[in-house]
Amino acid sequence: MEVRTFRAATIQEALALVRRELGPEAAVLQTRHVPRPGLWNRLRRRTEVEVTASLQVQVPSRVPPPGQQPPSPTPSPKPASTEVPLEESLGLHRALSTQLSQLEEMVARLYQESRAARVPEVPEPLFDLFTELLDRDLPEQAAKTLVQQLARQLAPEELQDPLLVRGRLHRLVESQLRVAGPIQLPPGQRRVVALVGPTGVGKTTTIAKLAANFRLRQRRRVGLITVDTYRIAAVEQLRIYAQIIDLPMVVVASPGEMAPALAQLGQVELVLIDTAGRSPRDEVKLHELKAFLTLAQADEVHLVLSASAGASTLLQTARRFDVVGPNRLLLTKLDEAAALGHLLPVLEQVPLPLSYLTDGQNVPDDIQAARADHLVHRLLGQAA
Ligand SMILES: Nc1nc2c(ncn2[C@@H]2O[C@H](COP(=O)(O)OP(=O)(O)O)[C@@H](O)[C@H]2O)c(=O)[nH]1
Ligand SMILES: [Mg+2]
Repeated sequence: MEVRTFRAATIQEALALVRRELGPEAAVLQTRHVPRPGLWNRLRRRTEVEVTASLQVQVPSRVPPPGQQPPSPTPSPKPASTEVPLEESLGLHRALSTQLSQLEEMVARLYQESRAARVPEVPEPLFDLFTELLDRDLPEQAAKTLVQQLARQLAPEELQDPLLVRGRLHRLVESQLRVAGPIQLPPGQRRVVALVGPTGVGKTTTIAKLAANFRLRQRRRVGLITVDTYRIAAVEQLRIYAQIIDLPMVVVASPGEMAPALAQLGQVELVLIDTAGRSPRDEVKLHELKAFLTLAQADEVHLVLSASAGASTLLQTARRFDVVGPNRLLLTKLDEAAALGHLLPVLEQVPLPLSYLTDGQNVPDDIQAARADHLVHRLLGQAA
């Protein structure tokens, strides 16, 4: 039996060769992509099509006559047998193998590019962990630094143990977090706590959560002050909470009113100071705000930032509020961010210990005192 192979750049050209050499009666037995001859072509992974054909084999398949496309599956009547006709499988095979080789080429190229770009800095056994950290929204540099730190801490065989690696990663990040924890109320003393930050981050809502928890759950005496330097009606929201929780509330509109306001609140154990701006661009003038808080002798000034903002916005805002002299960081809207990895470099660069985290609009429930171990889970996912 004579079986011959024909090679050409495309399947069409190969089939034309078969027709010319063997005639239209030739049966196509196989087509496949093979490397092109020559070192250069092999290096570039160039392929050509090889068609194996015979005149003597009795199969229904025939090379389509010149000018005719290989028959498409729909119009040709299905043969009685369940076997797919050769023409059909040929067309399918051709389409699939072209797509497959394109896909393989693309994957190989992307793989090479990504490995070439990252391998020098990312230890190979931690490459998957590295990509997982990127998925969790950690910036590339922060993820690299973490896996490099891990690689230095762990022995090569330990790096092969994913559970051990993850446990160590959590401890490493936990050790880097600064946490102040909740407001402490020493007996017999009045604690003055102010919340500052951009408009809309959740200061007033958080004040209501804190006030309700201290008043209703811990039965402490709480008073509220709103610093509204623009004399606009941003105080109404807090006034409603004050009425519901049944708390005294005083509005302070000029520095001179601060001392009388504190006196007016009387024997409270905790004074919560809410601050208001007009719009994100038009904040309460920050130096003025600082003056109010100095007069109030605030023990704690919590900078409130929303976790739904991007890392650069958060860092920029933190820098802007530096003049107010915050000594705590309070993160809101953790529920709104799809992933929280972007917070890690912010927590590293803003040198304020975390006080509370909020994750919803419900007063008083959606607030927790910050804990390093809980936060690590939220930043990096479960340990196992
Ligand atoms: N999803 C979510 N929304 C919050 C959270 N805290 C506050 N908010 C909402 O954010 C909006 C602005 O809050 P507000 O307290 O008025 O912000 P302020 O301008 O900083 O006082 C309101 O709709 C709040 O209900 C939170 O932790 N998660
Ligand atoms: Mg407000």
